[in-house]
Amino acid sequence: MPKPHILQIASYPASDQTALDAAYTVHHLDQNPDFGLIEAIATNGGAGVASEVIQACPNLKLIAIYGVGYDAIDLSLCAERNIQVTNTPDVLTGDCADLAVGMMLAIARQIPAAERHARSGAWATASFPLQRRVWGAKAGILGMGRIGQDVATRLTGFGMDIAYSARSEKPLPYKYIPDAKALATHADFLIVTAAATSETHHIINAETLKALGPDGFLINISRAANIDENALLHALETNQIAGAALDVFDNEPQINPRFLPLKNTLLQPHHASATLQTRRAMGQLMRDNLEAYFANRPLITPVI
Ligand code: 8YV
Repeated sequence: MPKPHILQIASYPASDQTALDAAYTVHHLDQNPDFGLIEAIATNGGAGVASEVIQACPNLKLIAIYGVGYDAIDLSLCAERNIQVTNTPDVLTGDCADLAVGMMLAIARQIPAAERHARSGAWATASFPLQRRVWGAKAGILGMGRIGQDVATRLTGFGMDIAYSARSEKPLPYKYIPDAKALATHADFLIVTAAATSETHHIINAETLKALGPDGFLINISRAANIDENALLHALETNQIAGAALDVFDNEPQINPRFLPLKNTLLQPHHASATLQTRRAMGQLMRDNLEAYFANRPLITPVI
């Protein structure tokens, strides 16, 4: 039986690539593909699919994302064209929550700088400066979906006073503060986990950062678009907030060089879901969705 034709946009770990190549004739954008052959696209959360590519594929029926976020795909165009979209929710929730908590601890206790202090020998002549306590502090979680809830569960173990913003109140034992600025006022640690939508675009801006204040930390494991990066850089450069721990950036992987000299900033390479176990599960789920489509079975994790 001839293998179905798919277009691959992202790159995957070797074992996922081998599995895709075994099941499909895999085309790549830089190899001048025959777009008429393409029935499905495999991509990831960051790369998504450019609308011109969707338009160029007349027989496209499925976009399978290796990632939970679908903000890099025009869903209304897909709906119009009757193209289904799948993502990989649930399997990455715990890892994203783990990294958010790790980043919060790392920025508050300055773990990377403390490590350099110990490793460089500086410890022999000076003790490391005192840092900020995390346990018992006030956390504000912006976006209370699966990942936000998993972060909250972890933070209860730190005895934190937890509040959250979301589109609507949820039956959860945490304080609901719908307004982002009010949440920032509450929070010592403002943790952004919200999916990027037109409603959340730059929801963290100069005003929210002012509300977070000079003792407040910002942690972002969602999407850069949720934050006005220029306003954030200005707030960090002028110590209007205590610090920021960021896994996502405008124009990533090219990070704005203004971040580089900032000591009140922890920079991470968009790797919240990047453990061996989770990436394996994400690859499997993406392929299971592709397989379901080509076998005419219901999709496992459809977005639309
Ligand atoms: C991945 C992500 O980094 O799930 C998402 O939306 O951004 C991440 O899990 C990405 O999709 C894989 O490259």
